[in-house]
Amino acid sequence: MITLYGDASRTRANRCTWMLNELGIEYENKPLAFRPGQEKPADFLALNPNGKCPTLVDGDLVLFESLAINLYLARKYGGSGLGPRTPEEDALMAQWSFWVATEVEKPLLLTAAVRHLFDPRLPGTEETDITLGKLQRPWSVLDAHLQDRTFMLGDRFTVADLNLAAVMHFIPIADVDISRWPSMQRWLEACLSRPGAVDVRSVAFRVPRPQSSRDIFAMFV
Ligand SMILES: N[C@@H](CCC(=O)N[C@@H](CS)C(=O)NCC(=O)O)C(=O)O
Repeated sequence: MITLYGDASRTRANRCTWMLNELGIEYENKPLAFRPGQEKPADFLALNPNGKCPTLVDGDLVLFESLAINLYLARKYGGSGLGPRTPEEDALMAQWSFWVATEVEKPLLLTAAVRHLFDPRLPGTEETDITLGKLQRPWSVLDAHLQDRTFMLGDRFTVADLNLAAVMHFIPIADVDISRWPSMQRWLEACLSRPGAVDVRSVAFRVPRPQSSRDIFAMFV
């Protein structure tokens, strides 16, 4: 039996519950979420010394990193639908997963924090001028890639789409206008409207707005 640690309403475990929903396999969820500075249970730290969610246990295998967990689940349980059919597809799934984690995740998360998660919300700030500026290039790359494809690898929805869209789900939540990138917009709407994506369609918590840009910066590095 697979066990997934992480509360899907508050943590990146939502990326993995989406994958598990798509696969339709049974699993146990331990809905952990930690407040800053909170001590973590020793038995959880023994599994994942980073002390972060999600963490997945499947038999003797313990895995951290949400996107790596999804790549594993797709390879092992995804058959030729969600998972790779060839080593080349496998490589492209890894490429796009690393790409979204390194080129998109931080600036988008900071944008979403400023525009949605922080209480009080501020409509436009110096921080979002910078973060939205950083997102122009990767989003133009993604939009161009999707101009002649329904999904990242062609006609079928795979873990590459799931990993990208599971990071980019903050776009509608933060009300970011992406109409400049119509192919990316069409693709993101198609991914996020899948029934399995239920946990990434909303964010049910807010955090107090940090006092200064310096404090915001400290949260994200
Ligand atoms: N890159 C990791 C990030 C994991 C992560 O930062 N998880 C947060 C919840 S979304 C966490 O558990 N934070 C607790 C902490 O930082 O102490 C992944 O994608 O799995």
